[in-house]
This record gives sequence, structure tokens and C-alpha cells, in this order.
Amino acid sequence: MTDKTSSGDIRHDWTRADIRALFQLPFPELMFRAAEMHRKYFDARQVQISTLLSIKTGGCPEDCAYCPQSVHFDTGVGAGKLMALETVLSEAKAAKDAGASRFCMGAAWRSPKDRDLDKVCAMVEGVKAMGLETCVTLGMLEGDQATRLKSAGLDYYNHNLDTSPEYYGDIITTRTYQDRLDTLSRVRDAGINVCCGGIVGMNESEDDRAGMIHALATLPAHPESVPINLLVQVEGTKLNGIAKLAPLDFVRTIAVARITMPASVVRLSAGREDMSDETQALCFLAGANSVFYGPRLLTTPNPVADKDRALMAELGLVPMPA
Ligand code: SAM
Ligand code: DTB
Ligand code: SF4
Repeated sequence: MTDKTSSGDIRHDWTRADIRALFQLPFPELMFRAAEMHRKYFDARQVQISTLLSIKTGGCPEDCAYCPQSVHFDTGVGAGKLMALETVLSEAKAAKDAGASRFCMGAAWRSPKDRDLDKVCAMVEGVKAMGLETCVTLGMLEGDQATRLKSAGLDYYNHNLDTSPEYYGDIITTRTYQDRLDTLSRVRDAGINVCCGGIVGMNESEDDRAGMIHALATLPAHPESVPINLLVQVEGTKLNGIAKLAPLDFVRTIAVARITMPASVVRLSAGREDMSDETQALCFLAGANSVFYGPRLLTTPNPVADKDRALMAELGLVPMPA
């Protein structure tokens, strides 16, 4: 049998207690199990490379406590207009030339208006025609909007659960966990790959981290891509100035994501600017196999390409073919 699922690794019946127990494993045992699972499903040298572009920045009506783009916080991020198609395409070409295989376009919307969606569909078509994989994150979607994006050639839709169901209300009040689950099922039903993860370092408990992974690993299908973000603290946001998460607790979250969603690509997502090379190396050892590449996330800095090229070379990592 070559069916890897036959071994029972890919489970949708994880209990919260199972996941809590993984978090509580001795660190070397957790790392060993994660690294073993990583090798069973992937070439552990390969890292998927995505580049992000904010196609519509700031002015967002939602109140996500972490986000510099919310109108509820004074962070100095102004509200911009939707970027012109030509600008998006020239950024995508630069990302491709620099070595990215996927281009992710983010908009600070609660949900897209239909006339905006037409413009985003043209961006998706143009980026796809360059031979890049396409990803967008535009907020909540209706079913017909997901279908239109799929027809335009969209490969991935990013929509995060962000945290555990219990902690969620402390972080966002303007839309519910169920709203997010509904968007995810519309994306899935339209045949688009799901990119869904969350943020740690928001003052949540370990049990909340377990709850977040539990929510992800018990979705009807595991997201193809699971971004694990470390909170980027931005002055003016509600979460600025809180205690930082211990780096090993971040690494543990990656390892538990890898063990519970073995066939998913796990992205060491936002927060790398604040991480040592050693912490990042532990994340790759724990099964992370994707990063954002390029000097900017949406509004905050990310390591420059030269620095990442050097780190990948030092660790013997290579880009994952699309
Ligand atoms: N507005 C859309 C939405 O929220 O669905 C799409 C863009 S939003 C910026 C995409 C994701 O970025 C959020 O769900 C959140 O997980 C992540 N994010 C935003 N601000 C962050 C921060 N300061 N640190 C880490 N991740 C962050
Ligand atoms: C995701 O999970 N992380 C990315 C992407 N999806 C869109 C966004 C990170 C944003 C970090 C804060 C900023 O740069 O504004
Ligand atoms: Fe708006 Fe998205 Fe930021 Fe929340 S995370 S405030 S929805 S841009």
C-alpha cells in the first residue's frame, strides 16, 4: 500500500486532550515525532516560498486586537485604495524573479465588494499567467464570490481562525468564529485550496494554543497550508507591549501543527524579524516548510531576501517546486 493515509496519521478525530498532551511532551520527544512525520510526507530539505503584497492597505472596519490596519487603532497606517493592476503585476514579476513560487495578495477588508472582486480576479488571472501560484486574503466571502475567484485561477485562499474558540472574543468582536468557519467552507466548496492558521504570542494560554490547533486539525479537511504567525507587536494596537511568547513555545506550536496535520504545508509565517536564526532552525526541524520571502509582510518588516538566502544555504534548505 502506498496510501499514506492508511497508516492513520491523517486524523480528524483529535481531541483537545490529545493535543494538550502533545504540547506537554518533553521537548526532544515532541521534536522527534514532528521531524519523523515531516519526513514521512515531505522532503524535509524543501521550503515553499511565498511573497506577500498588500493590495489594499488600512482603513479596515474590523477590530482585530493585533492588527495595524484596523480603524479602531491609531497606528500611523493610512487607508489606501486598491492597487492598480500593473503595479500588482510588476510586484509579482519581481517576486518570481527573486525566487518565490506563490504570490499572496492581501486586502484590509471585512469582505470584498463585487466591483472590487472583479479587479482582484483580474490580478489573479495576471499573476497566474506569469506561472506563479496565486493566493488572496480578502476577508469573509460569499459562495458566489469564492466561485468567481476559482474561475479566475485562484489556487489558495487565506482566512485564519487566529486563536482558540474561547479566546477569540477577547481578540475580535466584529465577526464570529462561526463567520470564519462559514467562509472556509465556501472556499473549500469552490475547490480552492485552503490556507488557514492563526497567531500565537497574543497572551493566550497553552490551552488556547491547543484549542487553535484542535480547531484547525478537526476541520472537515485539513487546510493545505497552515500559517503559524508570531504576533508582530505594532504600536497603537491593543496588543502592543504585552509579554512576548517564549521562542520554544512557538516551536512547540509548529511541531504540534506538523504532527496533527502531517500532509499540510506549515508556514513559519509572521514574526521572523524577531526570531534568531537558531529559533527559525528549530522551527524547520519541528516541521515548518514554508516562509514569507521579501522585506515586507503586509505593513510590517520581514527579513530581507539576502538574509533568508544565507540562512537557507547555511541550513541546507532548498525551495520547494510549485
Ligand atoms: N482582512 C482580511 C482578514 O483578516 O481576513 C485579510 C488580511 S489580514 C491582515 C490576514 C491575517 O494576517 C490575519 O488573519 C492575521 O492572522 C494576520 N495578522 C494581521 N496582523 C498581524 C500581526 N500584527 N501579527 C501577526 N499576524 C497578523
Ligand atoms: C497570514 O497568516 N499571515 C500574513 C498573511 N496570512 C496574509 C499576514 C501577516 C501580517 C503581519 C502584520 C502586517 O505586516 O501588517
Ligand atoms: Fe481588518 Fe484583516 Fe486587520 Fe482584522 S486582520 S483588522 S479584518 S485587515
